[in-house]
Amino acid sequence: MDGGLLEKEQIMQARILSVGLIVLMFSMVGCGRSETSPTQAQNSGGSDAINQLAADRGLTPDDVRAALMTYQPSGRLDDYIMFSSGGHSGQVFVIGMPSMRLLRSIAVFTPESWQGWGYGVGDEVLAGGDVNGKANRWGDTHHPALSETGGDYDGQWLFINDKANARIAVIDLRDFETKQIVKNPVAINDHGGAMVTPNTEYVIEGGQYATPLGWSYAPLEQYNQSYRGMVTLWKFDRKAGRIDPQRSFALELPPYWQDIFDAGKLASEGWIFGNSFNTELATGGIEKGNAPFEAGASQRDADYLHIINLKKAEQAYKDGKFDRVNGFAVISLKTCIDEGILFFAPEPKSPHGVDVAPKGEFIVVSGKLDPHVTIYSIDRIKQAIADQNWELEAYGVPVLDLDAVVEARVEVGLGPLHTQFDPHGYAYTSLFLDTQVARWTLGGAYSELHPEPAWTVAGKVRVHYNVGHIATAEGDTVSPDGKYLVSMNKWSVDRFFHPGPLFPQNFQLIDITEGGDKMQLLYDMPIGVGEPHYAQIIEAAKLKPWAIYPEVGWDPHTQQVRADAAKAGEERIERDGKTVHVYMTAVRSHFNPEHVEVNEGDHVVWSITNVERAEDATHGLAIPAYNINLSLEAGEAVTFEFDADQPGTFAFYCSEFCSALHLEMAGYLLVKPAEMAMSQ
Ligand code: K7E
Ligand code: CUA
Repeated sequence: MDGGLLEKEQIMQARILSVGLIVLMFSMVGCGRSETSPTQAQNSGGSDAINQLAADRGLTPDDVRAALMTYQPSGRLDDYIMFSSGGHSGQVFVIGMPSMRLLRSIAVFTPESWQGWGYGVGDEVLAGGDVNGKANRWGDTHHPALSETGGDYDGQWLFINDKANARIAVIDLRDFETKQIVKNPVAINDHGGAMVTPNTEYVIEGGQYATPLGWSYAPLEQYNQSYRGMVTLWKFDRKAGRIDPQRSFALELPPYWQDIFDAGKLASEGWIFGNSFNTELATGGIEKGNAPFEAGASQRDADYLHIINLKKAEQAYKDGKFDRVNGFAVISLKTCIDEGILFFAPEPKSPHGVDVAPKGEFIVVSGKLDPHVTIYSIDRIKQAIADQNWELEAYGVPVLDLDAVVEARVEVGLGPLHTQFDPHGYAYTSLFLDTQVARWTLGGAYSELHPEPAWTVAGKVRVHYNVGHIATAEGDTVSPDGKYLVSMNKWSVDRFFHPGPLFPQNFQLIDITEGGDKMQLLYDMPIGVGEPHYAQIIEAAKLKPWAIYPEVGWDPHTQQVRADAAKAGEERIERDGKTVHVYMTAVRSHFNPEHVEVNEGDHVVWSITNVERAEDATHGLAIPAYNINLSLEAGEAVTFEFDADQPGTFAFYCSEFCSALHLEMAGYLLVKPAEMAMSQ
């Protein structure tokens, strides 16, 4: 036996010993629990058997701890719910924590048949995102934003952007369904959305790649004069549950490529902050021998942090100081400057994340090509503005003196991107190039776990691999919970079985309950759909979703009973000229009526109600050839329409396995050929 092997064996034995210790501790804690049934105790086989199991599987004490931290026995609910962007799947994922179980995919920008989205319902909502009448049935979702009250998540609404087409979607968290999609009339792509102001007065949507406002044509030679950036403030009407475009407005910005935005809170409430890159005004053209964007847009050492006085912007809008682009209110760059709405501050090379600290006094900016995070102070910013301590840049925007507005810099590591917070005065920054998450201390008044106020790195944890965003529990609110951090990794090489050359993304759950450099990786969750960017994590108890719709005949779109909802006992088929209206109910295990007979050329209006009052009693309605599949949750009523343009015999059926006689839950749509119908 060589020395290496011996050493290995000793290490293994030591590990098994400590696993035994953990298990022993656990079984002592477990002793007090009355809910362990004799059978369960037998199955677990006592601590010896568990030690053996851990040893057989080669689990270290850390592994066992991680398992104990995340395992949820059947029936136990998760403490936190994570809303993750679904990236270019166009959807949103709902994930329980700490189990990291996927609970729901919410269809947003992309039709999804299993929930009927775009196959009989949701069509008007999806059409709200059409681009000049052209259907774009996908989205690139980046930043989910939970609605806030007083800067804290209130569990009522969720917003998410589509980077590809500059759209914002509104999701109602009573039923977790998309209610509205708005297309930005000013920009063709976005990135700095969705973020909300502390009472969800506005949903922020910042642009990304500059175009002429309204994306009209202008040659790239006219970049400086004709191209512009923008940020839009969408007014959210909580009562209506909709964004109100008539009370929304945008600000015209120089054609720097605006990136992420964040809303000020507490000390900085009434301000919004965004960063930018390509202040070089590079226009690319590698094929013409020009510098490619990647080089052209990273020449300068500094770009501009955008500092926007939202109160003043709102006032200018109310005073009518705006123009219209595609009918949408836009406050011109000149007005932004004249009215003291817009200021810049230099920010480190190729900035990406901008994140406001919980108390609102600090704004943290990460430069992808600078190993530091730069921390700005809102007090210093206000002072510099009062002192007019600025110089004007090319478009006439005041650039505040960097030294006057920076509070601190912390060297965190290579490729810093995004920052989140916990209740102990720690900030966490993802390091894309180092493939780590750095924990560092916010100076000032935060001190529980680090009594000496300081700006310094406390520890780092390795992630696998190439982390983009991170999310901590309620980590961008005024009262972060700490406990968990999820690292949203772009690459997952060697972590999972790879299903062909398209690898999953990797969400890694990290325990951040302890201070200093103690952070433990607990769990790897592959995400096999799209490229999620950001997520927000809310305490599960704050969500109050419905288990069934409040009344039978409910229309999820209007959140009230439909006037035309089919009622039990009143099922029928009515003909009015060439229009046939079907009133159908669904209940375990039949549709009523079961025969729908129409003529080729008829227009069919089909109202169907799931009259169930039992939780989870969902029915489907799949109609072949006519591209219809519904998901009807208990109480839900839907009306869909189609032209009966294909004669034939079409068996329709319930597409949810709802009962023992689910296969029998079927019917026939008979479309009589026109010539036969006429000869009658
Ligand atoms: Cu960094 Cu779109 Cu917020 Cu991706 S973004 S990581
Ligand atoms: Cu109803 Cu299957």
